[in-house]
Amino acid sequence: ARTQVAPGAVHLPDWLDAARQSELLDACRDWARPPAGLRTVRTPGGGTMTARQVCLGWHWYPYAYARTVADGDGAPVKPFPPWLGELGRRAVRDTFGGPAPDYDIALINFYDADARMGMHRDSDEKSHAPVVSLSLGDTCVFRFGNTATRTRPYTDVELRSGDLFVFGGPSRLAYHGVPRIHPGTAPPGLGLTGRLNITLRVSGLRR
Ligand code: MD3
Ligand code: FE
Repeated sequence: ARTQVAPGAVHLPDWLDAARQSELLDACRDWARPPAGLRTVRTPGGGTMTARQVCLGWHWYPYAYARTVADGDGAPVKPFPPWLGELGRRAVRDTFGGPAPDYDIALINFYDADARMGMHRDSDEKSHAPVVSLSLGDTCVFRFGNTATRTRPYTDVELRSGDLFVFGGPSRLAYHGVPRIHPGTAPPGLGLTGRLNITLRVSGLRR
């Protein structure tokens, strides 16, 4: 059932069937390999993100996009495959309708049982196109906040394997985070320990 959590923030549970989840997981395992593979992100303030990340299309590092892994092995970022862009466009059609954006970035986050993501806004993209989020593996608590502060009011939503969430319009610049993972809740058939989240974005940048 489609739930609008806030204006422009739409949750569509169980959007990916088991076969699609497996395909996407296989692709993520491939993308995680070096060069330009999975890495730990360090913030300028000396912090370390607990979710590890790999990027396609454009490489994100705090707080900009580059064409190479500027803060890692220096390799060119992996290409953003056209089929993933089509999946993103279908996600937008199935949630909002409206213009289907030309996605050119995927950020893939891997969470083990103890990983978290603090409240933040995604404002490094030079486009306000909706962000598409796909979840695989363990269930998490996703915290959707407001545009003004990183604190209350917020809404906690459980995101499960196969769920789609789209963030557009006034929700595009809302604070959000992942305060916890529920270990061992992944579908048994998937073969994933932990959680994986794929976000599709429009960079607004020219290559
Ligand atoms: C709302 N990822 O990659 S997905 C991120 O589950 C990120 O890995 C979380 O926050 C995760 O930046 C949350 C939901 C999400 C993603 C991007 C958004 C919500 C968003 C961008 C704008 C507003
Ligand atoms: Fe985010």
